[in-house]
Amino acid sequence: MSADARKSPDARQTTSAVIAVGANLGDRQATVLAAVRDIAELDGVQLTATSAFIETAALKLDGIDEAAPAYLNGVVIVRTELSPEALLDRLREIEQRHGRVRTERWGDRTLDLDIVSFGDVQQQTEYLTLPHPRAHEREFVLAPWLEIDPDAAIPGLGPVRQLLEGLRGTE
Ligand code: A4P
Ligand code: MG
Repeated sequence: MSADARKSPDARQTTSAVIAVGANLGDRQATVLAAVRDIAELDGVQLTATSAFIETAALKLDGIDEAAPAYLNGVVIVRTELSPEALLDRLREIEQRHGRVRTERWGDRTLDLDIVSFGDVQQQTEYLTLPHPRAHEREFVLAPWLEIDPDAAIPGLGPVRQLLEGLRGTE
C-alpha cells in the first residue's frame, strides 16, 4: 500500500491521480469546464483539486505552432478506487462525448485528457505509460499542477517545482 493510500480517510483503498486537461478547438472554456464536471461525476472518482486554466501556444511534433489555435490547459487531481486502465477508459469516453476525433498525433483537438501520474505507479504498456512520458517537459502541465499541489512530484523524476525551474531556466 502506498503512503498515500494509508492516509486516505476513505475505508476503500484509493489512489491519487493527476489528470491533464487540454482543448484547442471549439468553445474551449465550456469544454474544459464540462470535462472537469464529467470527471467529478465518474463512479469511483472524487475530484480533490482543479487548477486555473491557462492559454498556451500549440506544441506540434515539429515545435511551437503559433498559427494553430491556442490551447486551454489545466490539471485536476482526483482520488480514485479505479485501476489506471479503467480510469483511462473513462477519460477516453469523456473525450468522445466532447467530440474528440483522432486524426494526426498531437493534432488539434476539442479535448485531450491524459493521466499525468497515478500514485507512484511506473509502467510502460502499449495502452498506458505512467507517469505520462512527456509531462515532465511541459510547462503547461507542470505549472498548473504545482499551483494546486506545491509538494507535487513525478515518480522517478522528482519534484515538479525543480522540473519546472529546469524548464524555465533553459528557455
Ligand atoms: N497513452 C499512453 N500513456 C498515456 C497516459 N499516461 N495518458 C496512450 C493518456 N494516454 C496515454 O493518445 C495516444 C495514446 O496514448 C492513447 O491511445 C493512449 O492509450 P491520444 O490522446 O489518442 O493522442 P495524443 O494526445 O495526440 O497523443 P499523445 O502522444 O498522448 O500526445 P500528448 O503528448 O498528450 O500531446 N500543446 C499545448 N499547448 N497543450 C497541450 O495540451 N497536447 C498535445 C498532445 C500536443 N500539444 C499540445 C498539447
Ligand atoms: Mg492524449
